[in-house]
Amino acid sequence: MMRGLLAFVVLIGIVLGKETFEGHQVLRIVPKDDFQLSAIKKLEDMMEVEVDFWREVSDVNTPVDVRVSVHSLPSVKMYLKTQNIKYSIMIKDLQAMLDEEQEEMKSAACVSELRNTDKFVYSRYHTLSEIYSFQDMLVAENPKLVSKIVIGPSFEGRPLNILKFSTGGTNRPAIWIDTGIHSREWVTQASGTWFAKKIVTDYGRDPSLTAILNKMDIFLEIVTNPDGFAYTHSNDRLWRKTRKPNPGTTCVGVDPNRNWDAGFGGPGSSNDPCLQTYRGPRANSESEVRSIVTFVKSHNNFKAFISIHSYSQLLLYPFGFTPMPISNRAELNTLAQRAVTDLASLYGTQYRFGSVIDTIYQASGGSIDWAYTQGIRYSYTFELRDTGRFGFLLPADQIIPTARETWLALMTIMDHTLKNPY
Ligand code: 0X9
Ligand code: ZN
Repeated sequence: MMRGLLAFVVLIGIVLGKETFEGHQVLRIVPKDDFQLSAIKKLEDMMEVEVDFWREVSDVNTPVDVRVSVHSLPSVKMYLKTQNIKYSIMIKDLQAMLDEEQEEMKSAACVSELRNTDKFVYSRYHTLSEIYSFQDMLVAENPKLVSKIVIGPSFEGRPLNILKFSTGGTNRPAIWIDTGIHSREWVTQASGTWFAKKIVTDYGRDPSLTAILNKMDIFLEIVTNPDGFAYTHSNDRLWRKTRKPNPGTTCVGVDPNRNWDAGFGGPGSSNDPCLQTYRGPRANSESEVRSIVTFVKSHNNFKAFISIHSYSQLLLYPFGFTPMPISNRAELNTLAQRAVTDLASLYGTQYRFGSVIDTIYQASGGSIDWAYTQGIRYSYTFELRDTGRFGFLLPADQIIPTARETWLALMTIMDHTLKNPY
């Protein structure tokens, strides 16, 4: 009976073209020396095994999280054992977790009648069209404060929308915030939606935010990779990249956080279109990246650039492509320390902080490195909750707590940006 049901579910999945993760596991591997480190790195290049690094290889004693497909599990576990590498099973049955997420979403669909942004269910994950409607409602409800700018089409022709929060002036100093550049990092788009509502709610009530908005504009791109995001709903919940085909291969998409013109093509980015960190044929080859580059350059008055990812609970500053320290490293480090302390004050969530290269790994072509080289001195990347228990499949009941605590850190950075003009 159970097997019959299972077969049926798999069949439905195939008919609808939706990837299933039946029997896939997420393993946490902890390399104890350089030898093990390189043995784990090799996994990604092994032709026969299907692995997806949720947390890339970093350093000795730093965990690596890898999703392993059901048919690759025996060989991967065997490989780790023969190399004497310790691992634990973080997620035993990925599909079971995905099914739970789907159930949660269904229960939200009936309530989210999407009439206005007060009724919007912030504690649930939403589809792309729901987020697009949310944005339009927010603009309609707050025409003096919020406007929508379409900075380009995505590869598949969807609008790349940004919300502009402004109380007047022309070309005021500005703060950039993006969420969802990696489409599977769902808590980020959900938090971005919550931030948008928070801004309109707090303006005129919270003195710090009011002071910021009286002098500066905030630009927020909630769905920075809409093609990927639509695909996470329709076909593959764990899609990270863009959806542009790569000529000469069946592998689709470019990592939009390796496609920026900052050390493009360097270490920590791949030239293999089949890998999750594929940098693309050239810098700015992706419309989703190029549109931001064009917009930020022509605006020419951004003072802070904050790019929000998940997961790992980190607050990072440049650089990722080079070990060279940035000129205001001490300032960004102290500010990061304050921001993560404020974040932790709400629920005790612990963040680590530092430069990308020192804290996680060398990564070239990243957005905040590019922003910094454009002269935007307050450039940061967040990696939101959690530290791996659920990873990208963070339960929806953690959306609001995650957004609330992150907001405290964002306010700390924005307030510092306001008070330290340059
Ligand atoms: O590797 C990334 O792009 C980010 N981690 S994630 O797991 N969300 O993919 C880290 C971004 C670090 N920032 C730069 N490389 N500039
Ligand atoms: Zn990411």
